[in-house]
Formats: sequence, C-alpha cells, structure tokens
Amino acid sequence: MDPKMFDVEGADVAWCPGCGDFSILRALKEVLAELEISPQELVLVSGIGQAGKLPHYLKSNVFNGLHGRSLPASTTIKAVNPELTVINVSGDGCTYGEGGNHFIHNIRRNPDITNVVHNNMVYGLTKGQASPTSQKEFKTPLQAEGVISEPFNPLSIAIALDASFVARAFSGDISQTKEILKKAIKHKGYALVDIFQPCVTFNKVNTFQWFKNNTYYLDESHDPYDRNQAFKRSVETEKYPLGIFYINPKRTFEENLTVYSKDKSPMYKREFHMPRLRELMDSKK
Ligand SMILES: Cc1ncc(C[n+]2csc(CCOP(=O)(O)OP(=O)(O)O)c2C)c(N)n1
Ligand code: SF4
Repeated sequence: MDPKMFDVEGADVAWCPGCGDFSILRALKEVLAELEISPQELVLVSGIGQAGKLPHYLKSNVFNGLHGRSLPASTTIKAVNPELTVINVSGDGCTYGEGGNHFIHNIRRNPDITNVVHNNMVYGLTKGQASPTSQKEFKTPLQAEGVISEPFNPLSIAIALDASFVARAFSGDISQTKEILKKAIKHKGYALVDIFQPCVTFNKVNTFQWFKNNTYYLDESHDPYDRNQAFKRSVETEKYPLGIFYINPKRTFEENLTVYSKDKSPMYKREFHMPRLRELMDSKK
C-alpha cells in the first residue's frame, strides 16, 4: 500500500515546525501501509494534547475523547469489534498523568491494542508545564525552581504489572521507530510503545541532541522474554535504553470474554434480540 492513502487532504497541521510529532506521524503511516492495514480496518483513539491531534492528520476511523480517557475507549472498541486494528495515540501527560489510573488497569486487562505514547517530558498543548515524565530539576513557568518529584517510569510500571509488550523508541530515528511500531502492532495483546518525542518549543533541555546523546539501543544479548532483565534495563537512566524490553504472550481481554467463547463474530454482526434485552432489564427491577 502507498502511505499517501493515509493523508488527510487539506489538514491544517497545528504542530510547530521541527516538532518530533511529525516523524511519529510519518512512521505510523509507513508502517500501516507496509502492514497493509487499510483506513477502514483501523481506529485511532486519542485524548487531548498535541499528540492527541495525530488522528486528525491520518485518515482512519477516529475517536477523540477526554484528556486521559482514551484507553478505556480503545479497549471497548476492540471488545465490540475484535476484527479492527486499534491504535491509541496520546501524550505522556494524557497517558501517565490524567490517564494514569486507566494506564495501570488497562495493562491488567490486556486488550489487543497498541498504545503509542509521545513522550516529550512536558505538557505541550498547555504551554510547557511539567508532566509526569519531566525530569527532576526541570524548570517551567509553573515549576520555576525546578521539578521536585521523581519522574514516572512507564516501562518499569508496565513490566512490574506483567504487560504483554513493552518498548521504547526515539522519534529522531524513523527506521528503528518503524521496526518497533511494526512489531507492536503485530503483537497480539496490549503493546506499549513509549516514544521519546522532542518538544522543540517548550522543552529546551530534552532536545533532539539530548535524546541522541542519552539513549542507546538494547543489543542482541537482551532477552525480551526475561522479565527480570527487562525490569533492570527499564530503570536505567544514565543512558536510556531503546528497543523492545519485554514480551509476554498471553490471552487478550477479548479472548477472555465469554461472549466470544462459542461465537467469534463481532457484536455489530449479531442479531439484536429485543425480548431477551427486555427480560434482562426486567430481571433487575
Ligand atoms: C482533565 C483535564 N485536565 C487538564 C486539561 C488541560 N490539558 C489539556 S492538554 C494538557 C496537557 C497535554 O500534555 P501531554 O498529554 O503530555 O501532550 P502534549 O500536548 O505534550 O503532546 C492539559 C493539562 C484537560 N483538558 N482535561
Ligand atoms: S508545543 Fe511542543 S509538542 Fe506541541 S507542537 Fe510544538 S513542539 Fe510539538
């Protein structure tokens, strides 16, 4: 497929020139085309923020919800129609801050969705306040003397909760980001891809060059099926590892739903049975 088929004609892209979001958009379009996933089979789900605007710029079915509330929507969409490819795209604030509770409980459920998090270590849309992943001592107009809280470590939390697929990429390296995204989308189960994404306007510390200097790729000696090893790597901060940290194949949320135990057809293809619904409603009176 041609990645251009995902272009949205006349889209008025609101991102700043040089923003790391552009490379994520490009990588995602190319990966979808290479995996031959059509816009009709795809649903992009996001919350609020600069990252949350990505679905406006990529032709697909879209659900744009409240800040932090995209994961439950993704899980539900996949549950009612497991034939769709569901990709959740949002920022670090949206996913780990306002949506932190959903992030945790979504991992327990393990829906077959891909969760792409644009991690720029700042709140971009609301003009540069600290986010949960902002580093200690990072100065902002609100945290004028620097952030005093410990940064949230999404990878360690995901591995501790035995998530099905945990990875980190850097938007400055499109080819590696594509490889990681491809594996995440193909993975059956919840796949977290945290992507370092420079915010060139509001984060003058964690720049493209900073991410380049402070990251390295996990090499072949890393066994992504070894949870202890994955956890050890996830806490490294002197240089942040990139790549696939952890894979744990397990049954998905949809597979565990009894509604699919005998009949695999999605909900919308099933006959609606009004008398049975009435019976159920009446039984709760
Ligand atoms: C419940 C709620 N709290 C706060 C806001 C205000 N708000 C909108 S976007 C945003 C920050 C977005 O940051 P992030 O999710 O990191 O995405 P980015 O803009 O950096 O891509 C905030 C705090 C809101 N819309 N809803
Ligand atoms: S404010 Fe930051 S995250 Fe938002 S578009 Fe500009 S560079 Fe990108």
